[in-house]
Amino acid sequence: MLKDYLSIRPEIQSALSAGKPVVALESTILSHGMPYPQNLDFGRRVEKIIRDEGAAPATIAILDGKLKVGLNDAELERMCRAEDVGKVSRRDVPVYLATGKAGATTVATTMLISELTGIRVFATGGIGGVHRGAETTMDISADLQELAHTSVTVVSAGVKSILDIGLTLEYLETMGVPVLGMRTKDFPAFYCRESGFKVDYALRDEEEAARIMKAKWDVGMKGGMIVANPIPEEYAMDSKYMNGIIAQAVAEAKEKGIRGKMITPFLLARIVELTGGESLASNIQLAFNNARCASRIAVAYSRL
Ligand code: PSU
Ligand code: MN
Repeated sequence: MLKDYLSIRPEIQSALSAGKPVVALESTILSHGMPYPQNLDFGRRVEKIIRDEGAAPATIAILDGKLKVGLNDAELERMCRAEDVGKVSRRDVPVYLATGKAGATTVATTMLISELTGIRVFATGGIGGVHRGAETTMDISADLQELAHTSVTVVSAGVKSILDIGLTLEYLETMGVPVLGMRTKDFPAFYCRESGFKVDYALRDEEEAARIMKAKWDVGMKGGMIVANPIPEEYAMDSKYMNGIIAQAVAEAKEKGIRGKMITPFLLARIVELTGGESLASNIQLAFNNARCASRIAVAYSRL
């Protein structure tokens, strides 16, 4: 039974029961997306941002055979130290539950667990997508399938150009996933406010995002939505410079034969090194910005 596997923190359970806003956060961004101890400081501060906006933060992970919704400080620290913490996408969930291994949840699994719990809004940095060269590797993140089927709104700063952004957007169109720009028509490229691609619709504000979610789910359409929220101007990086760095990191990954689930963590770590840490500061700020946006959407949705 589901309840044998689900462990929800009391603070979050009572918010959900009362129809109050809750925002989910993933743990792969902590365990495999940022170095220690910056990830721990980030993990604590992002929760505070959500609380300050009037929502309850629920960082999600798989620990001790349970789907954990909301972590205490010791659990957060464990995820950030990331010793013996795997990266858990949809296919890995049953293995981690049955064996008790510690797992950091990706966008796909965080959505899955959010839906099981009743959480409708989730803030992250960037989602996975169609990798460059996917026409031969078939490397397409399970995040995209999850967005097609699981009814959770994901606030992200677009996708990194470690992916093929054009193909990622085509795939999302095929899967029927709305891609909405927060106050912009430009689909953002994570560190940069523009990718050269456009979104389907520009949202006027967070309240409009909430009304679109309600309309979609009211008529019985399953599946998620992407709110693409560009990095704040003051933290955005030069796109020529970043594209050069990313091209170098992608070439190194290819040379080293890195494939499958370790490719994204490898590229993220390399990009931080190659930019001398500058990309990490931007990554942290864009994720804070997404948490703020997601909280406002969750608050608006709870009032509808
Ligand atoms: N992109 C980022 N930072 C991340 C990830 C992606 O800029 O931390 C993580 C997310 O957890 C995402 C996952 O769900 O990588 C995608 O991995 P894969 O491509 O193996 O599905
Ligand atoms: Mn992959």
